[in-house]
Amino acid sequence: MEPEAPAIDGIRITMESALTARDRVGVQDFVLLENYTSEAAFIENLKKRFKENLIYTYIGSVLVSVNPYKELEIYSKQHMERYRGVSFYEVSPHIYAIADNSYRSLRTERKDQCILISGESGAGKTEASKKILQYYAVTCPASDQVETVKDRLLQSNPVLEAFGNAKTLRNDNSSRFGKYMDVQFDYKGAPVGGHILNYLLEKSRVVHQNHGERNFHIFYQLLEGGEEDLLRRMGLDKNAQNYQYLVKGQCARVSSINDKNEWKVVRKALAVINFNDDDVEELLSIVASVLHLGNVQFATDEQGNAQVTTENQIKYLARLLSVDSTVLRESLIHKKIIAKGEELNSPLNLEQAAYARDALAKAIYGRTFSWLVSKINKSLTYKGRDLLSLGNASVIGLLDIYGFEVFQHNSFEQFCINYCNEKLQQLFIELTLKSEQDEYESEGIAWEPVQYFNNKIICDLVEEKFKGIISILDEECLRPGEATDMTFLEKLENTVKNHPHFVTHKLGDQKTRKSLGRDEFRLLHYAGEVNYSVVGFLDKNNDLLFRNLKEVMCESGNPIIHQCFDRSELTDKKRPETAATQFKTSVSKLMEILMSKEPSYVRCIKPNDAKQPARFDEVLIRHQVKYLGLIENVRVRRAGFAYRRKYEFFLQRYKPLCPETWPNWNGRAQDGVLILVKTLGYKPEEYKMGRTKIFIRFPKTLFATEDALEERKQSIATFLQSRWRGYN
Ligand code: AOV
Ligand code: MG
Repeated sequence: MEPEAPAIDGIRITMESALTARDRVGVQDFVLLENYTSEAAFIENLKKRFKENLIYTYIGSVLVSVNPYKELEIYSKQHMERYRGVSFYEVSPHIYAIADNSYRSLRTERKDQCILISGESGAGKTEASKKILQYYAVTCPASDQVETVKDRLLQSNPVLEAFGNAKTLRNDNSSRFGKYMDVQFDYKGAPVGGHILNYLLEKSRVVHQNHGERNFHIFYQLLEGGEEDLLRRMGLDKNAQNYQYLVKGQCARVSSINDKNEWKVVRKALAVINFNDDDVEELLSIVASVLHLGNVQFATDEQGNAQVTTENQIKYLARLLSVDSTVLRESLIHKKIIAKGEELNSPLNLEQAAYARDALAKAIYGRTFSWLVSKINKSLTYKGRDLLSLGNASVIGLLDIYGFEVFQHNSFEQFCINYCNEKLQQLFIELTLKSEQDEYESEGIAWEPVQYFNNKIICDLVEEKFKGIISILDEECLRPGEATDMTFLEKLENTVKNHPHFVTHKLGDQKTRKSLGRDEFRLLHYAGEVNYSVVGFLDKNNDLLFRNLKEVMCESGNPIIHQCFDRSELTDKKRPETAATQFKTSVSKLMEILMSKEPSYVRCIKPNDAKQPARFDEVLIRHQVKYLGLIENVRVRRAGFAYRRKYEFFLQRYKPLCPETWPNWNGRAQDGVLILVKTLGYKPEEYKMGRTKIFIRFPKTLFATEDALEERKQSIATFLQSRWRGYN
């Protein structure tokens, strides 16, 4: 923890201002780096701080955070108190400072806020978002009703993580869905409600996991932690190895995860978010039914048609989902076709039956997850007066999505996840550049533009109408029977072949061809190259469930399933939107929501691929610093001036350095600052006076002022001590 001096006369001074400490722990804001355009200096500063467990550093108001991969003693209640109501620069960088700053802006400027947390998989986004929520729960004003809401806001996390997170090769607790959460505050600043938007759950994981990965946590939690009679009722046994859907990744147990304990946490959390015993039973029945579905097996009869061979599973499924067992069995091995107004039940072969079974498992789980989010939202709904009638801005949004990820094998899911990250990066670029530019303009300070890599070109490649990858994919999905994953790839090759961020085996040079399969296309993302295999793209984008399986689910006596499958789906003639298009639309809506709020940024960095503490992998970190555009961020921030501060803050901090402003200045803050800097001997080229802020050109000017303040503080302390001795 950063050494911090006691407050004198209400001014808190971090010891970092002393030169010796600066050498050891680096600067707490990258804009203060002498050599601010140098990547090496940036990395060096990050490394110095990481070694000292100082995982947080600013770039102006952006927080850079490096995942420590170990518990640090910096999240206690006392730490929270230290950041409460205190201006950014008075204390060492912290996620709490970002949380507090947004909260104060909400209260004073009356503008809705959002905190955007980005970084690749395993960089610490989800942990950061939880810390922010905890900060509000502890530091914001409370009342009885608010306590319940705070609890619910916090307890929604373990439940959503149980159902929506899983171990991947990148992260043992990887978010497999995107999450945007609004925390709503009343006019007193107390959190009174919340609302969650969820984005595309990676439901293919329900039926398949890559080697070294797991299914969603809840399955293992139920088996490990579930009480004996509960498991008996659901026809389950404790051994995860007995379930086909849990053995694909061959790693049911993970040392960093305690499923039994988590089970207890989740059960308690469910109670807090308003689940009664029946709700819990119904929900867990669905989890169990997915496991049973995975164990449904087929064999072929003489005609080559699939027959169910696992009657026991059907029995449990019928019970858990509260459906008719005969109808369910027949629906798993037939496909209902309506031709010329007549219904035909055509038998499925082995492969088709397995496909139908998996599609059902994915549909059940995916829809239940969405249902869960809406149930949580109900429990978070503000029950008091209508928020809108308060007439004030009242929301802080927290965005925690799945991070950019690259695996050996990447499919439709990675394509969507990485596209979402492109969009977020795009937003960051537009907003940081724009707001900086606005600030210089509004303060009347000359502005030097900085060149950025603008990733809009990649966003367009994915989402553009008619010629974007999603459009082409949708087009192929409209040609059932004719189109295949490979015709999709060919069409891509014909349409986007000259795009600088798109390569395929056919289009590449010899070297590229070696590293790219014939069924793959490569996107050159802002964060690196990813090869996507097209196998399964059409299927996942169509996301179809055979009609007769839908019909069975509509008849389900399990109230959750019943709500998840609506009969109107059966009669609706309109073709449902494809998965990619739905995702594109929801991401674009999300961008609008974020744009309408005042953003704060947390940029998370992953220090190594081994998930280990104290390992600073420079190559990996340099890559992230590069693609996150952090150096450019510093340059934009600096664009001439290293430091800027509102006159009031500047005066408050440095007033002990001038006899005319100490202990109090009664005039305009700007005039006080002018006298102060004259006393300090600032040369005209060293600073500029804006409309509301002072802009300081060189870090050394500020350091000299900080050092002078440190000296002054010492002499005041000595003086006070001698006076104190005098009294004794
Ligand atoms: P992510 O959200 O960015 O990845 P997480 O927030 O899940 O990453 O962090 C991954 C793991 O790193 C956590 O489970 C912790 O073990 C550790 N960790 C992260 N931040 C901290 C911290 N501040 N202090 C201690 N440990 C931490 V992904 O959801 O995969 O994109 O999709
Ligand atoms: Mg996460």
